[in-house]
Amino acid sequence: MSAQALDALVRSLHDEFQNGGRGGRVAELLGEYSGTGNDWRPLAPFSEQHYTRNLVALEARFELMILCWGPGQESPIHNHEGQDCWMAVLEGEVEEVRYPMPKGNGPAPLLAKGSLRFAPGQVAYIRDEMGLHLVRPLSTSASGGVTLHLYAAPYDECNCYCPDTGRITRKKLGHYSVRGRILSPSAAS
Ligand code: CSS
Ligand code: FE2
Repeated sequence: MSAQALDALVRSLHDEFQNGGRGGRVAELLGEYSGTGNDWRPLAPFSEQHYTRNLVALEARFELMILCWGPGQESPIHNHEGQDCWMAVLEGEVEEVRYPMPKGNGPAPLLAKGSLRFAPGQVAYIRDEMGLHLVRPLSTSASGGVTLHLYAAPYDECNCYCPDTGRITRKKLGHYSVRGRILSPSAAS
């Protein structure tokens, strides 16, 4: 599906990560697009069952995705596999709840250390050294939320943490759609 402004963003991101670039301009680029771009809509299908991960572009150095969060849907508490994660809000208001990385001294509940709110055009950033998080639309956001995620480098599995014990399970991260085309249910997540 064509999406001119979104594809221009992908080209700028490609240039940004060329020649060993570490993504110094990513927050600015995502912020610019998320404040003005509208051509993401056909690439952003929701599911009633779970939040959806919708692929826009996958390159060796980065993955760009649109995540759609229905009301009441949320991610597990998770890590980012040692990679950089930027998240810009496209629609709705989104909450990021932060947790410290568990120390591994046996089972213990994870206690949130704070929560941040992001509106359309705002950009969040996390990497493992900053801790864990979960993401969800604000409960007052009646139609949920849509976010634009840039992972550098891409990863297809992550740790999820039980809030009561800190126990880790590995989760495969799939795509619900690719460029607006919904994949078969077995491949989707
Ligand atoms: N990391 C989660 C979304 S919150 S950054 C995911 O990729 O599904
Ligand atoms: Fe995340």
